[in-house]
Amino acid sequence: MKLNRIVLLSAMLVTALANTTFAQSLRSAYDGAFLIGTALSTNQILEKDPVQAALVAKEFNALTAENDMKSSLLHPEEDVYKWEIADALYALAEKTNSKVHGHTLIWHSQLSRFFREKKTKEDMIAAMTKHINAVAGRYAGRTFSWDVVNEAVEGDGSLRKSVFLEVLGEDYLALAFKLAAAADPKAELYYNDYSMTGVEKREGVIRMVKKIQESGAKIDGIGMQGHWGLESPTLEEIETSILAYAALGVKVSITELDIDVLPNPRNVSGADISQSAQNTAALNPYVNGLPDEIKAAQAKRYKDIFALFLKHKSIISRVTVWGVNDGNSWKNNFPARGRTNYPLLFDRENKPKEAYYSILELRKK
Ligand code: 9MR
Repeated sequence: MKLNRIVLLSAMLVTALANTTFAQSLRSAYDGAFLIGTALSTNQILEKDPVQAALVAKEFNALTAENDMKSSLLHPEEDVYKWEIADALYALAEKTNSKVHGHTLIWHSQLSRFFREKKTKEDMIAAMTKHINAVAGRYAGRTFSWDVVNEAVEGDGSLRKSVFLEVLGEDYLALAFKLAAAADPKAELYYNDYSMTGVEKREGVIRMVKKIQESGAKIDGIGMQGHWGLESPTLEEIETSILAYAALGVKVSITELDIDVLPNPRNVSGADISQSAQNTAALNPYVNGLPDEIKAAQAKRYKDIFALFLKHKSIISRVTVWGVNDGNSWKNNFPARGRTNYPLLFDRENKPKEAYYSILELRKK
């Protein structure tokens, strides 16, 4: 009898412990602060790996397609749309009670070829209208937020010489926001870019956003991608930028966070994929595992930046990490191909890293 009671009590204890572990997820810990998002590959959207699928459902409440909603994949030819994967992303988000962040409507990269063939204003406006109406319209009411325009500003603050700028001049920016608002009035509309802590770039983005606002278009937020390193940008630079963007009266999101731990060839920063470097042994030092001191440095870095985000939680609506586990990250191939990087919160076996526990810790009651 006594033994039975002990067995019963231990079983209850195990269940209680399991429940506590389950309650410890990022999405529940940050409930009331901001959404915690991730970017999903095609296979992850399709839940090919059950372990990763369970992890995504447990930890994250905002989902972005890492590639599948870019124009060249979703709308590769003028009258061809490939909805299958995007439809699956919305279904997955609804099943897991998560938000969808749409990425991205107007971007110079991974751009459908037909946009490049538009040489007159009339034709370019028609192409943008058709694209935005089709994509934002299809998911209207189901999309929490959109990257309406992605990466339109250069490091020196000037506007990127994309096909859109060439044909329409800077009016294309306000036009994109107006079209998106008309196609999906409920979605929050963002401008999204990398290297958003650079002073000249920040000033250029602020000038651009003010013009969009003056045109009467709705813009709800600014996305700072957050492809950052262990030391750069500094917390001060990040904070100054968050506050400068918020001063425009918009929300701020950290949209593509990863913390690169590898040596940086030629000081490449941000996410300009036209930059590349050779993979050498010196640039790829942790093929057999990450040393403890780098794990700890990364955990501290994640903790520091999340503490900063929490300080500004009234401004920040979402923090999304750019990938589920270290093995998935684009950072294994940028700026040098084929390196072993460790930029995310889960390791290659989908186990939470020190970095994960460091940011969970911040929300312990
Ligand atoms: O992570 C994405 C990678 O799989 C693609 O090969 C790459 C192609 O441009 O795009 C990556 O995601 C980018 C995002 O869409 C926009 N900001 C920069 C990201 C990293 O390059």
